[in-house]
Amino acid sequence: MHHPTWWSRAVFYQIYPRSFADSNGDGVGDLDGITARMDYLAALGVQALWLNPVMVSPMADHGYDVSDPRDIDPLFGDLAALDGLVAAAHDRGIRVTMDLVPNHVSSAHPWFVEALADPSRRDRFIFRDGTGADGASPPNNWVSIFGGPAWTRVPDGQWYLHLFDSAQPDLNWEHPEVFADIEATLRFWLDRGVDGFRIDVAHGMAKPADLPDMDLTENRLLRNKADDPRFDDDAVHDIHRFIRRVLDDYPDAVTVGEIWVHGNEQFAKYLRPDELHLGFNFQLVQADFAADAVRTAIDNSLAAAALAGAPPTWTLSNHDVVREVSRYGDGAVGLARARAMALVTLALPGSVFVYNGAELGLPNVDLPDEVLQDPVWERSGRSERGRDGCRVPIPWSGSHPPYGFAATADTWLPMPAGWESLTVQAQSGDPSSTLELYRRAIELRSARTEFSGDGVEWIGPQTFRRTGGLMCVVNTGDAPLPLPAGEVLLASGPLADGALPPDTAAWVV
Ligand code: TEU
Repeated sequence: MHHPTWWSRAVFYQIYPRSFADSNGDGVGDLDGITARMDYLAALGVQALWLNPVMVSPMADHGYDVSDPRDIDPLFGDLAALDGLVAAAHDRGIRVTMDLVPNHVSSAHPWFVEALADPSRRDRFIFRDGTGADGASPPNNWVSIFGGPAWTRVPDGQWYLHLFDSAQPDLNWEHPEVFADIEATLRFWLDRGVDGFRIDVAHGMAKPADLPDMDLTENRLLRNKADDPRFDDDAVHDIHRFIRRVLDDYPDAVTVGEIWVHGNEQFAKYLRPDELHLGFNFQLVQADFAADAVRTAIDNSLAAAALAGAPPTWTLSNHDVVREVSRYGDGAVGLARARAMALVTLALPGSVFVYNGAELGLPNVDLPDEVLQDPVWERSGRSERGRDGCRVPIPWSGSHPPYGFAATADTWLPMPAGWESLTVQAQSGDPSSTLELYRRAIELRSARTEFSGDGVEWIGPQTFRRTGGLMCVVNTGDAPLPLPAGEVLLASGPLADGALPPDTAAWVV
């Protein structure tokens, strides 16, 4: 099957704007900072960017609590700065996608402020009377993904639903104004030249009418189980069809859904021809560095995409999960495995999403309690540290914090000592660095015909072959692995007498 569109085989680079580059010395990254680094992104060779939310927000969840979806938060700049970023990217052939947050808004959004003041204006949210004596208990037993109850009571006694923080009230996706407003937001950014959207919690939005209790056994923060009434309600597909009808007016634009559902059939539904273009598949994020786990994740992701007739997508990390270097064991082993898995993902058909800092081999950072900002920390009663450890700013240059990220060492999250060898400056031009590995891999992926074709065939327990001819071998074992005959295009680490050492991957043609 052929997907002739740009997004069907792009490398997307995910920018967490708070942490990428600070242009104005306040210790928080911003849009002008990104624009100033556009040559870095062009040299990396990526075809598209995904910016985490930069719309107006009180930042209770760092931008995922939007109070004005059609303007830029002053922390990040203004609309002119966004226009400048888009122009600088387009000049270099790089597309720009933004984050769209349709499941909820900020409690500071004018609709919610109005709803609190006037009970007759609550129908754009999910307000209910409580249960029990005086309605003092929540309407059902749902818990927030960030911990604690999913309901908060307002002074007049009613409760409102928030699947995330209490500052993120869920919208009522049965209300026509909610649809009209999302359409206005989509057109606002697309008309400015934005090339598409990553859609937050694309499996959320629709809720079952009777809001039945959920099964609380083995409930975990930041996770949803199968048959969880909070997510993946069938009516969500009508919402995606609505969004798609708007996108179809912009034929080159793309939507990528954040879809956390269970089973390939459920996943594929979101990618039907009149719904999302792409869906994040998180199977590799969840797979251990083990041959069976990696192969199962790849085969499953391919099967899900095939079921939908959509291109597969691959990612090792994002702003919500522990960085791959740390997931795979930290230190030299963790880094070697992350480098190997980078070659695995970049060898696969479809689109690849690289989270900023992955190309530098950054590990997660252990942060002290007093600097933690993720709402998960407080909402979990300080039992879950949250996601700040993967959001520490990017080191650009120099030998100590803030490593060229900002003009102040007082960065929004502290940067650790010991990152001098991980900076862009230190890695540039060093052929053994992770940055040069990524640059070379993305360059080969874009240029060589062996990376064509949608098919993947396993020719050994740790070796697959792309239709176009590329072979990718990843050694997850503890003994060197012989390589198939051919030319080694690239390896994630030095070979040992022509064999592939443990924790290493190679591309062979
Ligand atoms: O994440 C949604 C989220 O928290 C999922 O990772 C969650 O584990 C899943 O939905 C469980 O079903 C997005 C953003 O990526 C995250 O940063 C935001 O905090 C969140 O939405 C709320 O907007």
